[in-house]
Parts: sequence; structure tokens; C-alpha cells
Amino acid sequence: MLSVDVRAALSARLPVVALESTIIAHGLPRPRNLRVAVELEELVRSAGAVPATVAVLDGRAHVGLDADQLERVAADPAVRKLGHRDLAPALAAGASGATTVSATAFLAARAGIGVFATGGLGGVHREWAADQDESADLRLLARTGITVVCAGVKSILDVPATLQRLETLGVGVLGYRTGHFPGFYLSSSGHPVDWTAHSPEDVVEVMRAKDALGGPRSALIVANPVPESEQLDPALHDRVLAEALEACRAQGVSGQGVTPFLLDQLMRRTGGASLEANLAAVRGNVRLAARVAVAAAAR
Ligand code: PSU
Ligand code: MN
Repeated sequence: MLSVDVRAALSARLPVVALESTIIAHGLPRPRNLRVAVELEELVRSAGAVPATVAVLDGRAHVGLDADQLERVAADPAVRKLGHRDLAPALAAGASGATTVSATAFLAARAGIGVFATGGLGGVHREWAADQDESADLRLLARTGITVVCAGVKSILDVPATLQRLETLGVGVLGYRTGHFPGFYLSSSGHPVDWTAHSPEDVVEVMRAKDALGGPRSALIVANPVPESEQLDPALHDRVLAEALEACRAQGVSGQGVTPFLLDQLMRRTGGASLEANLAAVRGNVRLAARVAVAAAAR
């Protein structure tokens, strides 16, 4: 279901930016999460684009939420976490849930939205050899034509393995004004990227070339680093990350619970500093996604 605003914008070919809701419902503490959700939508609007936050409410998939719906996603503890594969059972059961990158990208692309902003993508987890935990985000992006602006993948993951998987899956990666893949809380993960875009127009040129080439649909990842002045202190990051991973192992957290658990652990163990870096990254991504959507609509 498209909101009135989103439907009008798409039919007038105005710029629209999709936003995911899992970061709101399960990635940020209440009640700050609602303020952030509202702020992110406002950032899109002030850049001249229309925000389309995606979620499932009472068994209906929504692309674009009104203020009450956004509040429900942020405040209702019954809101589940929905990946792409969870959409059908959630719709059938009349359930409500926040959408991850995989579910958001799927619903947004289906609605005709070309640009999507998030914090960090899911990816290959560090214990992959033991449990094969790899986010459904990667495979869904391998067959969905959408441009995703993110700050890389969360450092709780195995970053080089995730980059390798993206290559295998044929998902394009552009560093935004950087030759390195960002490290989510950190400006750089230390791993190089093959291609760099220097402006929103550069990104749009790649989107155009990709469309002109045709072939199987796949996503384009625009990897936008958090500014160095707003990144988490790298030494603090490395120390608390090791502790959080150990806590996850010790408490036997698995499956969908792993990502929210680790994000929460990092927040507590950095006294909230990881949260500030996370928010700075997301804000930057939302601003850049809006500029890309505006540049794409202008052509
Ligand atoms: N980035 C964040 N916070 C989050 C997520 C990403 O800063 O909460 C969410 C995204 O919705 C992403 C999901 O799609 O985590 C990945 O979860 P999993 O590893 O279970 O696939
Ligand atoms: Mn997982």
C-alpha cells in the first residue's frame, strides 16, 4: 500500500527515498527511536524528496507511513523484525513488523522507488564457518534493482567476507568520496573499494549505465563513510566489539536476535558513543540518498 504522498510523488516522477524501519524498531533505543524516525523523514523532505518509510502493519505492507503509523513502529513492542522471507507469513497472519534492508528493498523496488537509505547492510557474520549466519540482505540485493546508500556493513560482521560475497553475487559497490569501504561506526574499514563516486551526479551516471546495460537486476551500493569527526574512537571500537562478540557467544544468542543484541551491547559498552556514530552515519546516508534521488529525477 502506497501512502498518498508517495503515490503522488511517484506518478509525478518526483524524487522519493525509501527508508527501512528495523533500525527504528529494533536498532535504536526508545523513545529516541521515534525522534530519529521523524528526523530522517524531515532530512529527506528538506533535500527536496519524499520519504517512504516501509513497514508491515496489521498484515498490510506500507510504503510511506503517516505520523501515527511511524509512532506505532517505534513504540509497539509487538512489532516484529521482518526480512524478505517473512513478508508472506506476516501478511497472511495479519501481523505487524519492521522491515529489514531485504524486505524494504524488495517492497520499495516493487513500488517503483529507485533509491533507498539505511545505516549499515546486513552481511556475513564472523562465525559463518560454524553457523552459516549470513544476512538475507545480500542475496535479495543481488536480484533487486535499487540504489542503496549505506555506511558499509556493521563492524560486528566479517567485513572482508561480506565484500567478497557482494563480489560473488555481482552487487556493485561505489565508495562515496573514498577509496575504502566504510566501517559503519568508523570512517574506514581498511578494505579498498574498486570504484569511487564524487558527487550525486556521478552516482546517477552509474545508475544510468547500469540500466542501459540491462541484464539481470541487481542493487548498486553507495558506501558513504561517517565523517571522521563523528566516528567512534577506533581503539574503543575494537575493545568493546570483542567484548560484545564474547557476550553474544556466552549467552547463546542466535538467528534474528544476533544483530539487535550486538548493537545494544556496543551502545551500552561505549556509554552511548556508538549510538551517536550510528546516527551520524544514518543521517549522512539519508541526506546523500535524497541528493541522489533529486539528481536522478532531474534527468
Ligand atoms: N543497521 C543498523 N541497525 C539495524 C540494522 C542495520 O544500524 O538495526 C538492521 C537492518 O534492517 C538490516 C538488519 O537489514 O539489521 C540485518 O539483520 P540480519 O543480520 O538479521 O539479517
Ligand atoms: Mn542472521
